[in-house]
Amino acid sequence: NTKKQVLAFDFGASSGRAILGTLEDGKICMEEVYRFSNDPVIVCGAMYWDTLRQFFEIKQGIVKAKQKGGFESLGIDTWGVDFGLLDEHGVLLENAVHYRDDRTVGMQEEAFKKISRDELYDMTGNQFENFNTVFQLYSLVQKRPWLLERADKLLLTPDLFNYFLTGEQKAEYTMATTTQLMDARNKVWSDRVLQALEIPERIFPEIVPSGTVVGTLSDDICAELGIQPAKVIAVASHDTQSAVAAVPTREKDFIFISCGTWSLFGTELKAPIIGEKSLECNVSNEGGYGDTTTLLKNISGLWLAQESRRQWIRGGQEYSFGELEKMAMKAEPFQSFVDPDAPEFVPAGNIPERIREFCRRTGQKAPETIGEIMCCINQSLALKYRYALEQIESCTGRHYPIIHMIGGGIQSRLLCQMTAGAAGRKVMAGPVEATALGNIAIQFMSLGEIKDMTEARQIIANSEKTYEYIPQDEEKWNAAYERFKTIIQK
Ligand code: ADP
Ligand code: LRH
Repeated sequence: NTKKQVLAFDFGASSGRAILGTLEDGKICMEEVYRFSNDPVIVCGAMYWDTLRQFFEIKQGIVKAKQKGGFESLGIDTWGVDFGLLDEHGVLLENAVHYRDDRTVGMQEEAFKKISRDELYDMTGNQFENFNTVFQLYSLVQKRPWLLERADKLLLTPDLFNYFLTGEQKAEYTMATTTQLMDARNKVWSDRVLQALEIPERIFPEIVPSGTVVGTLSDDICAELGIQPAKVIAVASHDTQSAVAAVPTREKDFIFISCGTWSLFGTELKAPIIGEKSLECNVSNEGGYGDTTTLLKNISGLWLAQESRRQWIRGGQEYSFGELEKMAMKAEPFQSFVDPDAPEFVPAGNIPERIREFCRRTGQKAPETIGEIMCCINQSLALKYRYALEQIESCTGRHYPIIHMIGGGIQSRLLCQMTAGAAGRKVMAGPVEATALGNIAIQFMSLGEIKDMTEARQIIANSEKTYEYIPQDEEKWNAAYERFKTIIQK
């Protein structure tokens, strides 16, 4: 009775990890075999991903996994929207550009001259964000058309790595739905959007469902790394969707927050909700595993804490997140709030100073100390979650008594407790490595070891502890929420 091992690569915007998963006695056991930082590189004013370095880290992870007994299959998930362009020989034309690069500033307004905002939303059902693939591509149409003329294929990040590993060029479904280029109802690339924006249709590969075996590791890779051929599975390769697959619940209607660099607040649906209300709330319909739709609000998340931490070097070292949390707990609460999604917080840089400026501009006391800034970030996130909860509830017409929080950010107990308080709902927090668990469970479904999503979620619930947070200080939070709403409108 040999145990099957699978290997999950989970790339977040701040770090990546390679995790081996096994299925035993109705539980998934995970072993992290490799963790690496994922650092963007700014060159001549443009912000890139270090694509080749990322692929190098995948190879490192494969070698570490080999030393721990090898694996039957591997699956890769990453953040959404970004892509690489290949020429007709399959060669990468340039490093993938980071979604925080400013090439997309103003592109929404330019694109709306060709296709109205309402029509674009009606076709795609996606939340408008400057960084969506559609606006990244439209910046190329306008500023660097020769690159698109030269391109033969566009591959979103996980699809690009799958291609480097197998030679197969495919577009995995959940990832494709982050582009704002898909017809949300018919689940195909939207001719209407592509034609209106003069984006060449030929560069888009065939869309395959999540869980598809894309191919096997190429002979070259096996020879270079000294490993046996293994299957490469296009999991729910959008990290958010692998995380949703790991929400440990039996409920059909549940609400979750996936907390990492971004906070993704949403619920799983059978079909998209696209209409006046969802457009007004600017919520996204994104594809999930097994033909589901996730109604999502994309909120800037712990990016604010990550990027602030880079400013607070002490004796050549960064503070740990645990230390920062302790400082936040000592600060006086309910002082000042920011809108985490304000445009000035998108680019990399001095976030603490931008937070102070935001507070001054909105007539609030500017937080000075590290603890005060961290308290402001956590409270502002918790209040933005309540705002998103109300928006999602108004779109679905349902009430969700429990919020499931998953992802690396739930290691901050302060954030979980504040979320329960701000939203006035019970929070169930766990698992931390939801994305990797979802990735692993989907591989086991593809290999026929797990029957379906219901069984997968049950197995995940058996495998991981969850922690409960009960709302506290409700009156104070209600008063803070009233202030917060006026502040984010300023
Ligand atoms: P990504 O979206 O990059 O995959 P993760 O899910 O790994 O992000 O979450 C990273 C975030 O989790 C960090 O930015 C930090 O805010 C939070 N975090 C990580 N470890 C801790 C910790 N020990 N205590 C509090 N917060 C933590
Ligand atoms: C979170 C995420 C999110 C957005 C963003 C760019 O990691 O995938 O859903 O797409 O990255």
